[in-house]
Amino acid sequence: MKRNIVLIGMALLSLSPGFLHAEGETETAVPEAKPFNIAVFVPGVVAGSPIYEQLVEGTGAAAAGHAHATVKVLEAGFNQAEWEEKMTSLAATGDYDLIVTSNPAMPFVTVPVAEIFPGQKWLILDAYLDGHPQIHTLLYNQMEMTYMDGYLGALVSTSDMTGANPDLKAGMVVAQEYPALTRMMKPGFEAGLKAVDPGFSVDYRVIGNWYDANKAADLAASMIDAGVDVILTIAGGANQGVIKTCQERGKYVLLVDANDYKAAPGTVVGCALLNQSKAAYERVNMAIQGTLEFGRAEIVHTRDGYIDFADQDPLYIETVPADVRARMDDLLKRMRGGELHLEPPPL
Ligand code: RBF
Repeated sequence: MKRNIVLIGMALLSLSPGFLHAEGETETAVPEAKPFNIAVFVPGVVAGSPIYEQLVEGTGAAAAGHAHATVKVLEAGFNQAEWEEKMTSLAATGDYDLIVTSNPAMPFVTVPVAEIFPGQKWLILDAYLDGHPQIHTLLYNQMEMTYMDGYLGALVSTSDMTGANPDLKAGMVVAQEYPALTRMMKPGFEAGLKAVDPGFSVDYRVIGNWYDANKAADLAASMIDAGVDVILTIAGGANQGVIKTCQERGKYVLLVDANDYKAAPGTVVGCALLNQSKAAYERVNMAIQGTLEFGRAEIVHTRDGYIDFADQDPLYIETVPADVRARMDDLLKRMRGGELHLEPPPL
């Protein structure tokens, strides 16, 4: 009953633009589509995690293009043990034509909920699950994303930049371990480093959560003490700790997911990108139009325009010497054109 009232209310709202028309024009009533309600389930918090900021932005932009589409954002917080219960409550409302979410753990959270609500549909980005009739997934080739950072990191570490030392040691700080990280991102980073010099080794540390910036700062300090001069950090809000330590110690940071050189100009030397806004915008648009195929798992690569590197930012150009950028340009040209492609292993 309550749902019907909400739906009627939205149908009236979505009809209203039909009453606005230029003088002298005759308007024939166009039947409006029924409301299409979308929930964005954020497994964590939006602030501090560009991958979730892009999820919300892309979904919102898609809905904004359709008068009958609505979006509600729900932050499920950092306690992963609560996610399934929260997803169940969301699906139980029956209010949403589509639930959009993102991260590699979400298929495991969603499948048991899908069994209880066979009419509910999901779009899960940054994840892989093939063949479930209620779920469409899209996985990014994150091996290529971290390869770009590894390649640049090795060039920076072996450059004459002031913070670089002769040790062939790079650092990687992560929040937690999961197959996309251990099978794509870690090997991708190592391969990028070793493509520049096979002698590189990685000092690899795990924080244990996505928010503890203090612990991340301590880990970065101990890595720098051990000879590391450039650190890739994949830890959401906890990245701030790595950035702060590297800033204080005159060392360098590599980021993924978004262009964030401005977080610490001169310290952040590379930002590999994952175009989640575009993926969310396009796939949600298709869902609204009824053309998104459920039961399908897509994998997208650099050559498709979903993975890239922010090489046009003035802060990158100011911070990184021209000879390093020239070698990076060459790599990016080969990756964007598909000439150099890394095939990720099954997860
Ligand atoms: N990435 C973030 O930036 N912030 C998060 O809060 C976050 N939470 C995650 C929770 C789980 C259980 C998993 C498996 C991944 C999470 N990620 C998070 C990582 C994200 O999915 C992606 O792997 C990285 O952002 C690299 O692209």
